[in-house]
Amino acid sequence: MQAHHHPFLNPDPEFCTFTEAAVVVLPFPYEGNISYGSGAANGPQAILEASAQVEFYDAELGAEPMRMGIFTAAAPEIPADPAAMVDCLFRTTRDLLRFDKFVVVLGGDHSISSGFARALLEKYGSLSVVQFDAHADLRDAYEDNPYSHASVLARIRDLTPHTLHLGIRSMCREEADLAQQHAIPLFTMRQLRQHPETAIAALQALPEPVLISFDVDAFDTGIVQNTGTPEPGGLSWDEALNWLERIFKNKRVVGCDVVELAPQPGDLNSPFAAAKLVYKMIGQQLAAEIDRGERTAWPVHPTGPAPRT
Ligand SMILES: [Mn+2]
Repeated sequence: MQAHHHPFLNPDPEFCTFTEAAVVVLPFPYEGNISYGSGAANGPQAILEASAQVEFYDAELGAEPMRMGIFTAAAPEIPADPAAMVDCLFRTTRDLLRFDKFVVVLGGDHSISSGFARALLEKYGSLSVVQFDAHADLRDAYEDNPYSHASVLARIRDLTPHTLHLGIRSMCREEADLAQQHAIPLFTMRQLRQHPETAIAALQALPEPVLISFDVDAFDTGIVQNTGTPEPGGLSWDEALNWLERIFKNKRVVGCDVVELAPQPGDLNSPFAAAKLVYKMIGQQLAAEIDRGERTAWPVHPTGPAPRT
């Protein structure tokens, strides 16, 4: 397994070997026909670079999750054709899942996610997908492309009917009608704030295991400003963490992706927030595995904090 030259968090090499790692971070810098802002192909590199500034210690967990080992893979050669691209991510993640690693995919635009969902579905035989996003992404095709970022949840729903959509602020009539006809649990940002109990009940009803697909435009633009299709009125940092904690604590999560960061020169906030989000998700996942008895407790280094290279 080829390692990325700039590993997530940039820790001492002993914390990012493939064989020891509990987690694999896979950069997948694909960008198709982005509707509005471009740059999602640069998202993974920006997240990896910003991650070097993220503290190893997670104050809420009281632990340094990176001690469980986080391997960062080199990005595969990604074909330009959308169907071939999705197949490429399917094959790449399927191969990683054979090693029983917890895989976190860094996009890239959102169109990549159905390939990862397919690999998880093949491994586990069943899958639910929780989408954090400003957009429903339920169009059957967008600009004649069924593999568009705006259609990715439609492609995922070709694989599984179990989807939950959180933080939506933008959809077309076709998507609204589809959600209504199929009773798809879709919550706008305002519904999430005004009636969290309804969304919590929908989460509880979701079968396991779960993939979390996190489009960073779910966040308020004060947290992540540069993304392919920004929308006002998104999640605050704490709201996002509270929802994620609820999911990781109550459901068996088997994979995550973080997509649609489109970094721009001079913006340090957006890549840092995305990098910290990735580390928070990794920490929450490992904490949940400890709680379920799947792992022993957090390793503690006898000589103090782990060094960076
Ligand atoms: Mn979106």
